[in-house]
Formats: sequence, structure tokens, C-alpha cells
Amino acid sequence: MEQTLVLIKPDGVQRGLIGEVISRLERRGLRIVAAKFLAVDQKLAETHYAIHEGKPFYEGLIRYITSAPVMAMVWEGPNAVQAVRQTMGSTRPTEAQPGSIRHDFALEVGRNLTHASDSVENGVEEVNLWFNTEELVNWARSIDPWVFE
Ligand code: D4T
Repeated sequence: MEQTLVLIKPDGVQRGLIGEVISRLERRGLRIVAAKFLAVDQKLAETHYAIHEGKPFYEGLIRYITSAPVMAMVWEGPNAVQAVRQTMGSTRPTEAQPGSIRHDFALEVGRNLTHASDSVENGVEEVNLWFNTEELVNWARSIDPWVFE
């Protein structure tokens, strides 16, 4: 089953939106596999955002993600990467579709509430970066046949 990493970033945590984000992913039909609430250290932040090193927003991005705790989760489902990105909305909240999380709760790209893996390959890599194998729960939901075709 396809898996994706979801982060509720410091602004989402501070604004009390953990429940809202989880609720939307649950309602969509995605299945939660792992979750932990943690303070992100400099090393994890730099590894996670290594691709953006050198860009003008990089320093601010590292300060932001390490500024308060985050809720890190793994979600799975058919086309989980695409489904979760759609539920989050475009990176720039003012370009996000109405009904998406970033449209409904955010205004600025540097305070866009959540992170979600942007490809299946990055999903695998990011899940391995943020979680140990034993933290991933392999389970079947009783409603799975009503959500997964
Ligand atoms: P994340 O990785 O946080 O889910 O965001 P996206 O996958 O949607 O977008 P991204 O990798 O292009 O950007 C990573 C992160 O950097 C912030 N950012 C981005 C910023 O502060 N200013 C910018 O101009 C851009 C492009 C927001 C998300």
C-alpha cells in the first residue's frame, strides 16, 4: 500500500489544527500507520529540507520547522501521495483549491501548516527518515473494504 509522510508543522500545532488535519485525512479514507509528536532538531530539519539548501527561504524554513513541536505521521492508501497532496492544497495557500487545508486555514507559503511527500519515492525516503520500522503499524481496518476497491 502506498505510504506518505505528513507533518503538521509548528504553526498547525500552535493553532490547534492537529485534530482538524487528522480528521480530514481520516474522512478521506486514508489509513494512519504511525504518529509521533516531537521537537525537530537541527540535523533532522537539515536532512528533511536538504533539497532546499542555498535557496533564499532555506534559513527561515529551518528556523520555522525547529521553532515548536510538529506532529509527524505516516498515512497509507491507494494513491496516498496524490490524495494527501490534494487534501493539503498547493504549497502557496493563495493558490490552493477551496476546500483544501491550506486554502481553508493558511495565507502564506512560509506558514502553510503541513508537509506531505511529493512523490512515491520521496514518500518511502521520508517515512524512513522520520520513523523506525518498528514504529510503523501494519493493521487492517474493519471499514477497509468500504473504502479500498
Ligand atoms: P512542504 O515540503 O513543506 O510540504 O512543501 P511543499 O512540498 O508543498 O513545497 P516545497 O517543497 O516547494 O517547499 C518546501 C517548504 O518551503 C517553504 N517555502 C517554499 C517557502 O517558505 N518559500 C518559498 O518560496 C517556497 C517555494 C514552504 C514549504
